[in-house]
Amino acid sequence: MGDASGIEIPELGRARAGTARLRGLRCVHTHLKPSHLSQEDLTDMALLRLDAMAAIETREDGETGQVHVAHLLPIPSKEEDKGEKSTEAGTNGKKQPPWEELHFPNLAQLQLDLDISALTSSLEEEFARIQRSSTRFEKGERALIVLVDTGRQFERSVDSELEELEALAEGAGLIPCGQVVQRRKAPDHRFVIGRGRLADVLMHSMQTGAEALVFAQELTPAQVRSLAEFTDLKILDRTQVILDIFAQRARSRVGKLQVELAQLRYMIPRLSAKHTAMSRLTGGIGGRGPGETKLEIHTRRARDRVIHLERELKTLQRKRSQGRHLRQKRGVPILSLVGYTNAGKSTLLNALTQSEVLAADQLFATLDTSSRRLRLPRDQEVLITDTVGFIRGLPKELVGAFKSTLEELGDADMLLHVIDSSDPHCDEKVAAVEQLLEEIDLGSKPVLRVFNKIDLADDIQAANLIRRYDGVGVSGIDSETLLPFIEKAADHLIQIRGLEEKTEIEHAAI
Ligand SMILES: Nc1nc2c(ncn2[C@@H]2O[C@H](COP(=O)(O)OP(=O)(O)OP(=O)(O)O)[C@@H](O)[C@H]2O)c(=O)[nH]1
Ligand SMILES: [Mg+2]
Repeated sequence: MGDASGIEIPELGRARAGTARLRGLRCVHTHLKPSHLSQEDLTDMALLRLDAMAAIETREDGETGQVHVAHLLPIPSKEEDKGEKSTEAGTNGKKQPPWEELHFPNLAQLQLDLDISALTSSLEEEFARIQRSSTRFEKGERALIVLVDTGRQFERSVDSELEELEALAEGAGLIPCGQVVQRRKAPDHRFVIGRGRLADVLMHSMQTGAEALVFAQELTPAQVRSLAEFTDLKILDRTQVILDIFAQRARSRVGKLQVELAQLRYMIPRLSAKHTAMSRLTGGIGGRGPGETKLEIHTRRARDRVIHLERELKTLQRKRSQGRHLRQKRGVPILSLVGYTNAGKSTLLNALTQSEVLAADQLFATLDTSSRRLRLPRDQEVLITDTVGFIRGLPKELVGAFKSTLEELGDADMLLHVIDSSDPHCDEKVAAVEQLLEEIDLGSKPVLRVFNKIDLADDIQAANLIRRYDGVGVSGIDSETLLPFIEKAADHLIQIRGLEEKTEIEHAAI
């Protein structure tokens, strides 16, 4: 029921809410003045997945005028559709809207020309076919990457943010099938990208067969709820995706405990918001835990588990630090590889020490610390350690949970900051790593910046980078490039040690 200003559409529940089907309902209403279907009519149709939306114009003389009918349109998700950005300009411009509008001079003509039942069933068939074909060859769920660009909350470019989020989604086992960027002054408090834009995203998801939305910004529990209710899609944010990758990669006992701790710390504030959306949240991709612990447990049990995990981690950490003290007593200098994820830290460790720790073209291949011995020129023996990679805005839950792993970096005599010199966003990543080092109180550690992957980088650009940051260039896959790096590292170390000895002597003198 409605009036001249609008219609109240009743709560439709989840009847026939599969993405391949239409709702089985048509909305027919009158327009008191001659006008086509409004943007709001079309948005409602899309959000509610109505079979059709129709507006009948009424005339001054009380007769019916033109009739406007719209229905959703399945558009096959072409290969080119992948990674396609539907930015604001894109949708206002040439892009075809995912619905069709039909106009009839009067009701009689409509009755002659339109068999709405036949149309609906053929549309449903088409929706279903697209969904089948778009998932046939792929494992995992398809996901749209969604980002609100406020022009300031990212210190880095939107492009690199999207690129990274897509890689993260892939790392978590999702199949990214499109990107949506929305420019706004601030994220909408309920729908993040705003209600109108969400309708657009929903249609995009129907066309591409996406089952999940991955948001670049961290979502509040209330936002997850509204988004899930509105779209019937799985709603994820960047933190969840990162947590999920960590959960999949954790191998060691410490690693698994740390990941579980981070997951619980992320979940607890969200558990208290008890709602149907929670089942979607916890059952979703972020809910895969390394242990048997299901995350669908009550807050109190979750809190107990957190205390237990913290205690256990502390015990394990104590054992590890005893081992470290022994090493330090023997005076073997420690060089720790740090850097953005996928920069090539593990590859370098392998190349330097002929080892075989896992190195792979994926984000967060390494979660556990490994150490190897290396003999430097002038017969100096050092220990090289490789550890978990960094990322911009590493979720605070993970920083907290990985505290002991990160604290081990404090034992290092020198950090080797490995940087992917072939990465166009390399400066942003250097800054992100250095900021994180500051945050974990390692900002004053001696650092040697190691520009890796010079085989992939442009020669002049790499040379500039190396000069600008006073670093050294290497390629982890070309052992010939290692010697200058080792020489420089040895020199640095001697300098540092020399300084240390000097201050020790000074202290003794005092
Ligand atoms: N071409 C080229 N590829 C490299 C080089 N160094 C590393 N890679 C590749 O880059 C990818 C990432 O290397 P990793 O050593 O796993 O990187 P990482 O820094 O340890 O990354 P995480 O452990 O995931 O944080 C792998 O596919 C390596 O083969 C290099 O110098 N040149
Ligand atoms: Mg690694």
